[in-house]
Amino acid sequence: MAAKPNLINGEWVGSGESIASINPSNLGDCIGEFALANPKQARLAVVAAREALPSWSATTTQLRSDILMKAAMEISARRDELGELVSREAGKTRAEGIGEVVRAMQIFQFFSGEAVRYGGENLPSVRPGIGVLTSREPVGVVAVITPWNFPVAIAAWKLAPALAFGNTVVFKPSEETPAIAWELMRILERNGLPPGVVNMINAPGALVGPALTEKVDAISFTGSVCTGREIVSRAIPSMARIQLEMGGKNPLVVLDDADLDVAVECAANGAFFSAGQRCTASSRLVVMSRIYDRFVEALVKRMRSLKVGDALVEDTDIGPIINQRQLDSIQRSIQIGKDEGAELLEGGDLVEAKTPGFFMRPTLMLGTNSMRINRDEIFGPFACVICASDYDEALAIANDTDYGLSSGICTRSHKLATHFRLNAKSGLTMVNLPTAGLDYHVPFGGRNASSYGLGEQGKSAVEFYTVSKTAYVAYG
Ligand code: UN1
Repeated sequence: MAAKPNLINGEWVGSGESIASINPSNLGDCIGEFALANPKQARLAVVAAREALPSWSATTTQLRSDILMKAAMEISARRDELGELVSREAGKTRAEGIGEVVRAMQIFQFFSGEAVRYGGENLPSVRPGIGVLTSREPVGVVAVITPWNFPVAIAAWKLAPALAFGNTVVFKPSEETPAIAWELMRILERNGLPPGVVNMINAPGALVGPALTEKVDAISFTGSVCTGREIVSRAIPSMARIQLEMGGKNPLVVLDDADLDVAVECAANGAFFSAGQRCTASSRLVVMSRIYDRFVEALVKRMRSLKVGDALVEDTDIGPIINQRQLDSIQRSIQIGKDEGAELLEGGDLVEAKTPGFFMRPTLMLGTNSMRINRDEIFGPFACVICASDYDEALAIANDTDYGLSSGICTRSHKLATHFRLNAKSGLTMVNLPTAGLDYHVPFGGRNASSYGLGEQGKSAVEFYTVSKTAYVAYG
């Protein structure tokens, strides 16, 4: 099958080599071959974005708004087909795949509106006869680097604001999910995006990373802490603006007065849905001793009800792990946990399905917060229960982490929920809700090793994708 090309300066360009996109639910199913971009092509993509910048940034906000809205409408019309592609390529269940496509559509709609709403302020100067006007201009050429776990939603929440506010883009999707990225490019092209405004290159970061970080004005990245660190060190000499969204080790605190059903559902959803492959997943369940036995029993029962298998099969709850490397890494973490003295309460084993794929059962361990399984992000259907004797101890455990993306509490106490909301050291805090699952119109970002630079989405997006100007004007 012919490899699907990269998009550079409005042209679909091939290369000698290609990468295959394989369905993690069925390794015999190849979704397509995709041309592997080389560093020279990555540099050409940056040049194309640079050349397209003056005319794109000078377009009317109405034109940008219209293109984003038309893209949203096409995504909406094709939601089932694109949702199925997300399931097939990223291993999400069909419902999760369609849900993600709907979310991408909503993000394009939202930023279609933001394109005509953003602006500045008009203030009197503190000096006589002078006015002060603040305004926003595009930050410039943006490198957008996205992961495989939300292959269309994360691409949408970086691309849509970049375009809405007049920037041009070089887009590097994950090598695991080139097919959905390719569809997104076709949608933008078909709905009127001029050549060079978004360029897409498929290649591993190790190959094109330097080309992508040298001559751009901003970099928006979602992925691992390790790659994030490398991007920071590369971006500092060029002084590019950076926005990094990385891992999490998110706690869900369950107090003794919690509604047990709510707590179990929050834990099951947060820890195991999307096979736990979310940076917002609940991987540390900090449970008060008085509710511990009842909570674990109910959670294990719920885990046993979850059907693991082919993401495209209608009644599947938990799809596969993305690839062998990731599956091995999760299995290694379980072994590390056992070696450290953690108890395996449920799951952990591989699952045989009708098709060959990377299936494993949701896993629950019991351990302490100092264990490595509670320090390092595992990125799989894995959670560890940590016992706490009272609320203060639970809060201290929740905050004892190198990360700081999301956190949650299940309680009926308004007082303790409020205290937790004010004192949890994380960018997101959920009360009686799973730690994962975000709205698209409000800021998203974490602290410490979870995030670096300005946040994403909602009002944060305009901060990142624009630079501000303050003009002083003498009247008369
Ligand atoms: C969600 O919880 O709905 O990569 C989104 C991730 C995050 C997005 C989580 N950046 O998992």
